[in-house]
Amino acid sequence: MMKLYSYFRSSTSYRVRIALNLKEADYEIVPINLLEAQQRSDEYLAINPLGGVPAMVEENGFTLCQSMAMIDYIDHTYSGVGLYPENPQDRAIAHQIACSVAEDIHPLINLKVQKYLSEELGADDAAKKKWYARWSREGMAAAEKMIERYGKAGDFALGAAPSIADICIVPHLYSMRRMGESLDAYPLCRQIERNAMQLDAFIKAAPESQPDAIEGLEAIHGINAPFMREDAA
Ligand SMILES: N[C@@H](CCC(=O)N[C@@H](CS)C(=O)NCC(=O)O)C(=O)O
Repeated sequence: MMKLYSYFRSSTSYRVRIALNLKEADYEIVPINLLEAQQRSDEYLAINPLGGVPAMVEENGFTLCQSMAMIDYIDHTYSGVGLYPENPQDRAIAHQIACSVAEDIHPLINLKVQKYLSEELGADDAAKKKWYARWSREGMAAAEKMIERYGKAGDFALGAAPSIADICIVPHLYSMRRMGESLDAYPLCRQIERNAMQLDAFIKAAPESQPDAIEGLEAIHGINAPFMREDAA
């Protein structure tokens, strides 16, 4: 069976879990504990030289180390729903919205960057929180604006079905909720998140559904997430 090296709270792993679940693919989660630096072990670096999660290893040994490449590959190799809109313009827009998260936010707020800020540049927790907020807010505001501007939003960013845009947005909203960031400025993204969290593919991909989730993990996404009740009220 295909193996996905994953960490329950990692937003890049969360993306690929959603993609695999949307395709109803069989896969085995191999937990990599980022807090124990397992991503930097020699054994894991032999699988993923980037030293991050996820990594995806097929039964025949074919290995991928970047979440966006994995999602593209999964889309081409598994039957079932498409992970990108078919129309070329919609496809490019979905990709572009996804890039706000995957290229403009995530590389700046990644664990190794946060560690560098504190260990090499002496940033304290308040400074790191400010840094996280700065790049998260800017990227998410751009995603919100693009969804609004292109006017394609239905239940999801590009219409009725989830695509690469939603696959990237939902995990980052999880991260922002965990960091205590307000999501008031992103009503379209929040609505997408609500719609996504009605679907099994997203619920099963959520951090609290993972085999390596810590015991008693606060419910942020998934069926017990407080925002699902709050927003409905
Ligand atoms: N661009 C890569 C990033 C992978 C990555 O760095 N993932 C994070 C978790 S979300 C990680 O493993 N960080 C470990 C670290 O920073 O040491 C991707 O999209 O797959």
